[in-house]
Amino acid sequence: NGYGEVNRHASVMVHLFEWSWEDIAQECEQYLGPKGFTAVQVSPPQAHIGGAQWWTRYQPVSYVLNSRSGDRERFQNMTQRCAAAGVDVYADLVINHMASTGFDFPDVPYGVNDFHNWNCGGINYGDANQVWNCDLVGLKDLKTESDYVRGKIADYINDLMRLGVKGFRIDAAKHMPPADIENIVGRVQGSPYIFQEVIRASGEAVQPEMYTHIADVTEFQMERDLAWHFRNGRMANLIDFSQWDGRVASSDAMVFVANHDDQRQHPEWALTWNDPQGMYYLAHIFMLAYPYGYPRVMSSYYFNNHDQGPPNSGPHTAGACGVDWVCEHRWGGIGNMAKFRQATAANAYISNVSRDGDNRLAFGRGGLGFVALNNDTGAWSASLDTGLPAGEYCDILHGDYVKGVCTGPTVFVDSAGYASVNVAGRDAMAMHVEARV
Ligand code: LM2
Ligand code: CA
Repeated sequence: NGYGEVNRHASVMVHLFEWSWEDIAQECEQYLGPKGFTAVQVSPPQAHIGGAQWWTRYQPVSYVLNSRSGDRERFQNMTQRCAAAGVDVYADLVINHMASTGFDFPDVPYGVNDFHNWNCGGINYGDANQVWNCDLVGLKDLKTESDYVRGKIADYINDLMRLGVKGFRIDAAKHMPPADIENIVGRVQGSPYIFQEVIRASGEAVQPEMYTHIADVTEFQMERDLAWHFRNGRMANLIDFSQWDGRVASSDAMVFVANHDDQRQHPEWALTWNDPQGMYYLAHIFMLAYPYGYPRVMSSYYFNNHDQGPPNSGPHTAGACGVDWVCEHRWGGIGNMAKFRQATAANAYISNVSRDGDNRLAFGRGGLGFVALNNDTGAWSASLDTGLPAGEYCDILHGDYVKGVCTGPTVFVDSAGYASVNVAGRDAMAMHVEARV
């Protein structure tokens, strides 16, 4: 597909869910840029209904840039500071609908005739016209087929582009006909990276494959397959993931361990911090080492009920990361996998596979990198064929590689490419050619 010239195999994005623009700007400077993250997905920047719940952000009232995360000035300040740190900003676009509160949105303006106003009383997902035109959970469904509505949405996107946004998540893309999305993005000046949220469900009338000619789609099957295989002691079988049926091609896929909806509403589909922490962590390492799709790390906050909005104090308040905010992207191993992806991007294939049963797996990346994952609770020690050139490598999951020095353990690869690898239960090790000591 034609949008966004990203090298997905060298890239990783993080969703800083409900972070403020100021906190995101700081995070770009202090952490994301130095670690090599490509981009940050931010919560919807548009004005929304009031209320403490997180989901007020998915009920827009206009395209004015004023939201719980901050105002227009702060937003632009963020895109500039992130760009200076080498991090792109991707905005979450809520363009299928407006709030459930009424038909009058004077700041756009939209009036009653800009909405489908189909009284469906629940969507029949076997009928594409219902999926596309009915109100989704009561949210007023826009006539995205109309030239006026398309123009207003495109104006909003172009405004964000001028403020320095480099990519977009299209929320509820499944609820818009592909032709409408194609028309709208065709009006965008520039070439942003775009991914469309199309939740895969077998047997339904609207499928992700109907959207891949436009831009990337979310591949929910990876999330679900990660959760199932890790939870059921079958992790090693994931090595064949990209060859299974029912997934879009790597070149069309945006992938994730969890998203903000499923960690709340479908934890059976997605690993979360309620799973054994090592398991949740390992799923990220697998996704980031495996050359399929453009991966996104979900950076969450802890909650007791699924409506609960973000913590009152931001993630940069002393001690907040890891207490109120989960900050998965700051877990050392996850952060260091951004550079692993860069170092291995040229060989976007799997090599040197070793398995020990169904729950221990190691694989190489064509002599540029190697990872060993142990989803068993007992330690795993083995001599493994890494495919790497002989040398001493930093285990980037247990130390940082800084200017030729490894702050953690190192691993020796012999002249035949073998290494003695020791991995604790529910842990992993990884090394790559850019982190040799
Ligand atoms: C999405 N993707 O397609 C978002 O990822 C998801 O988070 C959004 O739902 C949804 N589509 C609409 O953009 C969330 C949340 C819903 C919430 C809506 C709107 O998951 O629970 O619905 O945002 O705020 C809420 C109430 C619901 C009510 C609705 C309308 O939970 O009970 O329906 O508002 O007032 C009567
Ligand atoms: Ca629609």
